[in-house]
Amino acid sequence: MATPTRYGSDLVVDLMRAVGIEHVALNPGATYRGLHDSLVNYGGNRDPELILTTHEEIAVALAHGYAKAKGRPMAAIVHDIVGLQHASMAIFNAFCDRAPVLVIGATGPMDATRRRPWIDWIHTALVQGTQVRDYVKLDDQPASVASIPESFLRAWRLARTEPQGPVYLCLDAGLQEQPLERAVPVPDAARFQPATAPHADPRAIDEAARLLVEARFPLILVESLGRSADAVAPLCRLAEHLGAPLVDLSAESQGRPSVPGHHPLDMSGARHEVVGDADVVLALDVTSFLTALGETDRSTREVRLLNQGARIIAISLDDYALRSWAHTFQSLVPVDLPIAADAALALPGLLAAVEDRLKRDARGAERRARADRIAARHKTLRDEWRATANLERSLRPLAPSALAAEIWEVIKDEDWVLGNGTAKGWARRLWDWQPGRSYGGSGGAGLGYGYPAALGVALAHRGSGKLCLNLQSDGDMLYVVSGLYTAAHHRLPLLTVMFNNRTYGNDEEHQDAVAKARGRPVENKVIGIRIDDPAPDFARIAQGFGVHAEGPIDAAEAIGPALRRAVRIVKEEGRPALVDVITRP
Ligand SMILES: Cc1ncc(C[n+]2csc(CCOP(=O)(O)OP(=O)(O)O)c2C)c(N)n1
Repeated sequence: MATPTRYGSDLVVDLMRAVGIEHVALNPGATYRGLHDSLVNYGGNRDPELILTTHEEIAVALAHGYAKAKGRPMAAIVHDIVGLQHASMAIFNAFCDRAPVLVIGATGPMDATRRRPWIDWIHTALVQGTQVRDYVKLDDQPASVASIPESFLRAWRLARTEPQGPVYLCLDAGLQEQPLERAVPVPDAARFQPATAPHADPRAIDEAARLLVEARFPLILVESLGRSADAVAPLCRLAEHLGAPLVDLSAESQGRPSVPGHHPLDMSGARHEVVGDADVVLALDVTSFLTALGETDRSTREVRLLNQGARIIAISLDDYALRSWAHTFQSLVPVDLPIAADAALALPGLLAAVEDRLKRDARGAERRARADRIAARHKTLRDEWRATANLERSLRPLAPSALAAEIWEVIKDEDWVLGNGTAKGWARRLWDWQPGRSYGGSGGAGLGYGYPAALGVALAHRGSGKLCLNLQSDGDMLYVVSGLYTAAHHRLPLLTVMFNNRTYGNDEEHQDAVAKARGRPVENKVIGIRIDDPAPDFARIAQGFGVHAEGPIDAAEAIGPALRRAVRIVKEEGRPALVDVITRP
């Protein structure tokens, strides 16, 4: 029997299998019809399995959330110029968040003699990757089938090399559809693993330990250290040895959480109280120093520094992640001991060096007294937060604090993970906040991230028994509301709780500040901002997509029962659910 003909795009499926890609999120398009056929009819829609999305932004954001939860990338396939333009916002978020996503696109055919009139011409670019080049680690467009493995493996490898990030691989439509005269060998993927991450210079680590041990008041700042789950334990031990407060900026800057909320040295909720006292600051995976060291006036944009004299030790890979286009590198601050290294990898060595020096140090009592003072303040903060949530329970519409408290009552005995959202910071304040259970924000502050990213997290954890949650604001949801179709169609077990304040709340605050500063009517702050006339009915919208949904709910007493019904749907039926709760603007 004759061997069936193989095509260029079949090779791409072989490569995806070779590196272990389990899922591919896509929105269809004729420039990759060859690859689409290969995934379905050559690959059998298994390893990778297709995840249908209704917008390219959803496909990439879903892959972004998945990569963070799974610790390895999936792929997102987007149609040529137009699909890539829709995807670009989500690619930017993944870039800022240093999340590895393999974005596969298509173009052409580059051979003009093979193009269909009109459509193939308007959807072909020279070079298509330039659309996103400033915020991917690599873009490439192989010019022959034989060169596809090299392009693919380089992209795959680079996406996962620290500092990680999205890559874009553009596959010429003509190459995808080219019948192969002979088989193209698939290299051994095990030999194209990412390089190990950079370790810190031992002399610099020793100097850091000296500065920290000799400090009068050391402070530990973290922003995205939670990229590595292994960092949490040594981080806490280091703070305990030094009697140093821990400040996690992730909630403010959308980094990756790494400080447990119940840790007695956690002062993330009262940063301004400890930052000013510090004489030595250890910054681990921190980019936005001024978020920590300054206070910004919303109306004037002025930044007032809380501390100008502290010596700063910074351990991060930021210098390797630098790009010129968007100023994601943040304000240039003076750093006394900059260490280019993976902060999580550097921590055990730093901890050992500090432990060693502390053996010869006589200021243990001073450190313990400081730790006791911080722990006492930490406890009063937590008591105050609980009291606030109790007090606000009677408000109508509901306060985010009260809604976060209601959700906690329902999930506290579950093995939960948080795919998106912070409940305006209240989840961290009121829940038993374990950094490993949450994956941070979009990184790039581009809206349209939350729902699809949480779907990616739910996909990554599907079948694990974990309850995946999404604390979803309404404005962000409306960019990608058709993600509900993907949730229902693929039965992604995600429980979404809408924090529906029927407004673009952040902007309302800005218009409020501007009006006040200019002496103009503050009541006009809602114009062009409120989403309440008519108010979208998210439960009906979700039901229309086939998702179990309840709401709108505006009474605290009704939340618990609705959430319990939703949890049952998610856990027992493995289907998505949404509970729409009206919250205060
Ligand atoms: C793509 C995109 N468009 C616009 C903005 C500007 N923006 C920042 S926050 C915000 C409001 C978000 O509203 P919502 O998601 O409902 O959250 P809320 O502030 O009400 O809690 C807007 C419009 C943005 N960050 N990204």
